[in-house]
Amino acid sequence: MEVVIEGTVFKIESKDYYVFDESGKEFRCSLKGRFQKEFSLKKDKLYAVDIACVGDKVEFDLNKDGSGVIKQIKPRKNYISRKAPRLKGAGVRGERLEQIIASNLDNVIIVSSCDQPKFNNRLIDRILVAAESSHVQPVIVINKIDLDKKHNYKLWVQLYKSLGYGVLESSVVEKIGVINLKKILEGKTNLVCGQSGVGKSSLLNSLYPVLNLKVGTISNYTSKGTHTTVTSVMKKVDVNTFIIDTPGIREMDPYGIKKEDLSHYFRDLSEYLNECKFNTCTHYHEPGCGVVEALKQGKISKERYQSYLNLLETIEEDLFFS
Ligand SMILES: Nc1nc2c(ncn2[C@@H]2O[C@H](COP(=O)(O)OP(=O)(O)OP(=O)(O)O)[C@@H](O)[C@H]2O)c(=O)[nH]1
Ligand SMILES: [Mg+2]
Ligand SMILES: [Zn+2]
Repeated sequence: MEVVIEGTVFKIESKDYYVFDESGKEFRCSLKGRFQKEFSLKKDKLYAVDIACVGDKVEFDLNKDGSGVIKQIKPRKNYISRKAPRLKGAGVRGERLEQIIASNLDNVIIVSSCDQPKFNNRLIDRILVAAESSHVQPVIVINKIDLDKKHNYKLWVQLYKSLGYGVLESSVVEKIGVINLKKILEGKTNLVCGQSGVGKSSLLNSLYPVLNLKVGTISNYTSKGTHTTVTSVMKKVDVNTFIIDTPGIREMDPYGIKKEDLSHYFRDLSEYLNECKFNTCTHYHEPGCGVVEALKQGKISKERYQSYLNLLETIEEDLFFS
């Protein structure tokens, strides 16, 4: 007789899906063919994407050898995704696939650094859009404050706090702010993401030494393409606390957002939408735009508006598979 077990996918390595059950016991599983989605790119080329991801709740059959076969993926509460990197052989207009980073989340912890690498508010805004559109609570961590003796980062803290986001300032080196992060993570399933080298793994190690994550050196993230963390892995650190450490993100193009909807995911812009003359307004070149007016009056930050424009531009060149 088949034994059916319920569990959560915590790691994916090529075709192997690692799942833990309620008691924490780990199983190596395979995925049935029907969970693969195929996309045709060119006449003769097929690209298949597995549709299970880290965080998925699954049911699997147990084989005699102790491995499993996933037979059901339960509906996701939510998930964070982005456009998969461009594929070789894809057309100029860039057919882009969806890459799901993780599912069933309570928090997206967006880690950035004051310096090394340079503070990157564009990336923060992009991840915020992904979080907002997926209905996952974002929290911003500004790490390496020890490297900003003039406290320039305070302006960013102010900006994001004024938008209603939780913002933490931290330094792993000087042990500042790290405990506050722990309070946010506790009892939740947390996706920790951000650029390579900002200190995601360092922060997590300092809170939960048991994680023993690999920490990079400066050269790791300045030399292109080298990442310390290879794939996303979810780990249980406490009774109900789960952490997903992800490798550094260089590109974050939120997937499947229409240009007329983009402004809904910018809290500061969305306030002014009903003041636009046209309801199809993209808040760029249209006359009678409430957002542009608010910008002129200094009610919207120029930086945030610039992030909006940058995203708008990426969306326009898209072609989606569904
Ligand atoms: N000065 C300073 N350095 C830090 C701080 N936190 C981490 N670092 C250093 O930054 C470098 C990168 O840290 P990691 O924790 O590997 O960064 P990461 O975000 O996990 O990077 P990826 O795994 O590549 O995405 C290491 O050399 C850390 O020692 C901090 O608060 N201040
Ligand atoms: Mg790391
Ligand atoms: Zn407008």
